[in-house]
Amino acid sequence: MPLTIFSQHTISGQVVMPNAIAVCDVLVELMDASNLVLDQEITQNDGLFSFENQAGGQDYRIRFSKEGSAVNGVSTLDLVLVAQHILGVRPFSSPHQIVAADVNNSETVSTLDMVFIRKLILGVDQNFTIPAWGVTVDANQSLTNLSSDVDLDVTAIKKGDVNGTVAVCE
Ligand SMILES: [Ca+2]
Ligand SMILES: [Ca+2]
Repeated sequence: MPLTIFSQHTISGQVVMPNAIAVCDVLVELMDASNLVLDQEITQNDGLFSFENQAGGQDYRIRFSKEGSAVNGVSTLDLVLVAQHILGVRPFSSPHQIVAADVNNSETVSTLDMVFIRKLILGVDQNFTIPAWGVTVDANQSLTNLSSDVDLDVTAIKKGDVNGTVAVCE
């Protein structure tokens, strides 16, 4: 009988900002293929998480969420940079900036995003209509038919903060 049937593996990784700063207070949930939560961790200042002894041959999913003040890191300078991007005066150099600027998850950066950001800065709104943080795993990394240890690359982006001034672990 092949021992691989009983193989167990570790699913781990680190949540970092695009500038490589580790992100704390991220809820990391490990789920099976039917989205039943199997285990969960909250990252500390090193951004690390690890789920050990997971059965091989199974499919897993992983979900990240981070709560926090929506206005953290968002200032009028961000608004100016978004405007310059939209006008084509100074387009964003990084795809992460586009994700940060798209504060309604419409997959485009438009004047509507500027409206939301301005309302937040002015205190008219306390939150965006979407979570303040977007956390994603590299799309090329699969947890299907787990057959070895997996070390995930995870990027956290603070919505509205296009120039990376957010206080990550406030
Ligand atoms: Ca948008
Ligand atoms: Ca900023």
